[in-house]
Amino acid sequence: MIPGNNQYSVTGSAQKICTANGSFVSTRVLAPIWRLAKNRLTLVLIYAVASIWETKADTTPVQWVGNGHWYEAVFVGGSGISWSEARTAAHYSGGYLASIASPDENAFVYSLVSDPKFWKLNWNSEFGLGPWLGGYQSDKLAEPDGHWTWDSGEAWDYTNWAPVEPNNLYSAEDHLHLFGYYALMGTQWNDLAAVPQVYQSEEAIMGYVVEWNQVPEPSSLTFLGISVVFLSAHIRQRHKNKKQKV
Ligand SMILES: [Ca+2]
Ligand SMILES: [Ca+2]
Repeated sequence: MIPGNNQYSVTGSAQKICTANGSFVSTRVLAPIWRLAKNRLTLVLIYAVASIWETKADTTPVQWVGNGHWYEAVFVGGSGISWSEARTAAHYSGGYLASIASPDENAFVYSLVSDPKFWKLNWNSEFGLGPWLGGYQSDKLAEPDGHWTWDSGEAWDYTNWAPVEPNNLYSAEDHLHLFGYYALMGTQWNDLAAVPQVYQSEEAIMGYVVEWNQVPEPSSLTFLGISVVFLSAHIRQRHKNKKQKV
């Protein structure tokens, strides 16, 4: 063992840690910490703190000169996030899921998420599933392209649907996201189920775009980070429970 690398060593039945000065610390000292860490809530909190820092490092709202509003692309990763969970997080931060009113605004929003980490191929690897936007259908009385509205309440004047979209596939697609048409990434739109895994278990949305009318308060961004972390933990637990039931 090389002292200073805090490596684990097993001597007989006792596990010890080699410290920077070459001495050994008995795991007896660490036992209470380990018992504490075994508590599930503690683990979630440790994960939350670590992830908040990671999220905050990624948290840089950008102003678009076209309307003076502020935007941020939020990456969730893992097994993804539902549209409703994304909207809840956006509202907690004082904003809303992004509304797009022009080709220029669409191009700007796409520029925030033109990174493969925000995208995931669909079940047969033909199309790219990008982040959630604020569009949704208020009811199912005018499928597939009627009664769409924005989370912000703005008028639904501009659209940028991909070919043959919206198609209301499985009669379940009422929520908007960026879409790669025969590509991983793209600037066009698709309608999708709020929880994509409901009909295609391989599919997931990796993030979303938040919009604020004014520059967001730093506390809002922290809260956004916390919301994302706990929503992610909730989603992971939900998937874990689902697997256990199968
Ligand atoms: Ca629909
Ligand atoms: Ca669709």
